[in-house]
Amino acid sequence: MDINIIGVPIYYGADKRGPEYGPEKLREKKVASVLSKYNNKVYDMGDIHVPDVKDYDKFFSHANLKYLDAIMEVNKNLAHTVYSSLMSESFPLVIGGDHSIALGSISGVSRAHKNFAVVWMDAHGDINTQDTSGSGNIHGMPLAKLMNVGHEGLTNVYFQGQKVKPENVFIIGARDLDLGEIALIDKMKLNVYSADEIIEKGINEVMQAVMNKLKVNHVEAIHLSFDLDFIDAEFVPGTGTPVSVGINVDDTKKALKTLAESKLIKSMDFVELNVLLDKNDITADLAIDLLDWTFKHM
Ligand code: B3U
Ligand code: MN
Ligand code: MN
Repeated sequence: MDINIIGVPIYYGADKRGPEYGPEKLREKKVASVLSKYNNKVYDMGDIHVPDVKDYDKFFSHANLKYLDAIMEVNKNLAHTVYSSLMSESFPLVIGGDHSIALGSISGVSRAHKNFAVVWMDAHGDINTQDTSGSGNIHGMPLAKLMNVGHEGLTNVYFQGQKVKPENVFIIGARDLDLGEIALIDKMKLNVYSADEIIEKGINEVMQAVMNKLKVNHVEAIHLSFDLDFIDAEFVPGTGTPVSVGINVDDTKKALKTLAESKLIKSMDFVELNVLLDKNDITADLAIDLLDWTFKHM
């Protein structure tokens, strides 16, 4: 297949320096040649432009949405790049950057597919709004916006309205949810498979449940949004908000293999590699290993 690598060097959604070096780091680790092993043609499309915003200007247009204008701008451009990739039958692999970039990638996917699922592998729900978020960090909010909940600047990225149907949202690995997020998950009846459930039932049983539901919902495509903090904190020093009692590397690979072998993954985000926090490239090397593994099974 044709793979378009799209870098998004942004940290504004996390309000913590480090993720903006993710695309550069993975290029240094030869991500393009790793993925070209499996009969893929890999095109590095470069980086989406991220405007310079000073720290003291982050609350400029909203008191609880940091860097709102820049994040909207970046995601609009990302959305169109992702959509254009899909229209040319290429697989957009979006490399972050923090998780706010899912706003753009999934908006682009939404214009291309009628009935697609979002598989959100993450320790967090990322389903806050400006009213429920304690941090004001937009990387903790994209899923809410994509379902058309929250500030209209963000719900209307690329085009107006809902980008993904709640019944097609699958959050896997959650173990750090805020109260407002839990309320929204209940209200929207989202499919959430917590880290506790994975540890209790085993990853294979949980992934089977996900696959069954995808089938029942007749989804034509999966957008995989992979946040490195899905993995237990012990194994990912290079991510901004690590959470313990998470998923080990073996189980992560089993989950990725199941999804890849379904042949339904048509686009992907790979986010929250914090290069400044990483130790001896442990997390960067793991990132390359996981990407290699996933595309090997696609
Ligand atoms: N739920 C918290 C913490 C958080 C979310 N995503 C990350 N951290 N990476 C928030 O700020 O919304
Ligand atoms: Mn996330
Ligand atoms: Mn997370």
